[in-house]
Amino acid sequence: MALGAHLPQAVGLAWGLRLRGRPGMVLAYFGDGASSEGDFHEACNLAGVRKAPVVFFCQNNGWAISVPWSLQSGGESLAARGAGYGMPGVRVDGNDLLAVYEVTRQARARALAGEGPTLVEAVTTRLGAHTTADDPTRYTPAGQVEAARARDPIARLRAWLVATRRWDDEADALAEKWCDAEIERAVEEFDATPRPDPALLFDHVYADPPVRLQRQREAFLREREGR
Ligand SMILES: Cc1ncc(C[n+]2csc(CCOP(=O)(O)OP(=O)(O)O)c2C)c(N)n1
Ligand SMILES: [Mg+2]
Repeated sequence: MALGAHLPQAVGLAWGLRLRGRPGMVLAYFGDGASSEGDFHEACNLAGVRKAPVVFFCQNNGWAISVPWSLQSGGESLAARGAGYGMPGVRVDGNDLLAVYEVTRQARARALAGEGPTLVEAVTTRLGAHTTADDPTRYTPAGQVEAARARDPIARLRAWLVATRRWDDEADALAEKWCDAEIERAVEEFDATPRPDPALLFDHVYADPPVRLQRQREAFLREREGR
């Protein structure tokens, strides 16, 4: 998937809503890695100029795979870039669910009121690998993940819910049972869904496929026959 490619499209959709006089706004989520792409800049710039009803929500977890934030940006924060695009830039503790909810609610209200876009930077730490092919122990400073675990947003919210008597062990057990059943149901549904023919991968991209692609398609079909 092309990082950040959805951001100009989010602005197009939001601006389109305005032009048609339709209610609604667009909320686009992305990682700090996407914020280092040209698409992010173009999207923010156009949204600021056109006052498109869009919220750019960046989960800044400090890493784009193995590239730290300090090598992605010479600026102080992502939120600080908002001023350059003519929109508020809001930095929020990404590990505080209630704060994130409130910031998102306000940004959405701004968009719906015709006041234009907002850039939200939710600061957090990546507790795991980027993908199964990634080994963060090769580049993450020792102790960083352990320290971040102490601020695990799920544990933090649970502690607050328990302290305010909104949650207890019984609710935990019920939620776990519900989640297990939901996952089981989703897996069964997936298993029962017919798979599309992988050869479709080569169709509907070019009216006249280039020779290179035709060769790849033929090689794929030959290999499949061989199996
Ligand atoms: C346009 C584009 N350039 C490069 C890549 C390769 N790429 C895949 S993920 C990634 C970094 C993503 O960073 P982030 O969203 O912060 O993910 P995290 O490491 O936090 O999981 C890069 C550079 C890509 N997919 N698309
Ligand atoms: Mg990241």
